[in-house]
Amino acid sequence: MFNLILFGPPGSGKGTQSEKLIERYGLKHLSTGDLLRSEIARHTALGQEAKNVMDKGQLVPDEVVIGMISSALDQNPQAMGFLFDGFPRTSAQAEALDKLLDLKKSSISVMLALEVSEEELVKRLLKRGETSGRSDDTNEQVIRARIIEYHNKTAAVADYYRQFDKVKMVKGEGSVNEIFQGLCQEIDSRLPR
Ligand code: B4P
Repeated sequence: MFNLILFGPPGSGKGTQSEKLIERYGLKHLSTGDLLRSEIARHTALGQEAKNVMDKGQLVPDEVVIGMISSALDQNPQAMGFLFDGFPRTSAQAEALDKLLDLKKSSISVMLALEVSEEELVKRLLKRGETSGRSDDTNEQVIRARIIEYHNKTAAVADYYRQFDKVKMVKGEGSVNEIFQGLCQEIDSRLPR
């Protein structure tokens, strides 16, 4: 199994690149952001709780997202590998993911971390907010809160994987295709032959 974490701050292009990567490599895409937005759209109790947190630019509680990922892993026993997008976002989530994969006799192959400047992140998210209908993209204060949350809680996740030598930084600015080529190069050099 080839399990990839696509990592980076909000708006770094994780969702954009994931769509292209799953098509090329046949991995199962697991985006906690998408799973949460689907709960919100279905007006579930979990969705309501998540919306309150997401609208403030904060992270949803670990137990909620870990539970979602655990069921998604169980629901896809035939997957050739997983692309984790937007997860793990805290060290507790990273440790939980390692345990869940260990139970399946698997592990993370690599974390590819997209590097994008803060001003570019804000610009992209405000632009998406004009059309996406996402309430967390329309307000600059909320976007900046998400970036602060990233520095406070999420950036350390890369250090967690660094101790196992599993992190590779990838340039996240430029055209979508240029960035995609950079990611593919890293994946191709690590795929089992
Ligand atoms: P997510 O849904 O994960 O999304 P994101 O961080 O906003 O953005 P992403 O990096 O995927 O950006 P995208 O490709 O779309 O998180 C949303 C919220 O959910 C979080 O704030 C949190 O509250 C909650 N949540 C999710 N997972 C969680 C977890 N594990 N634990 C706790 N809470 C969690 O790109 C953004 C924009 O940039 C797009 O408009 C795109 O078109 C544009 N773009 C992309 N690449 C570009 C390029 N090369 N040049 C120009 N524009 C580009």
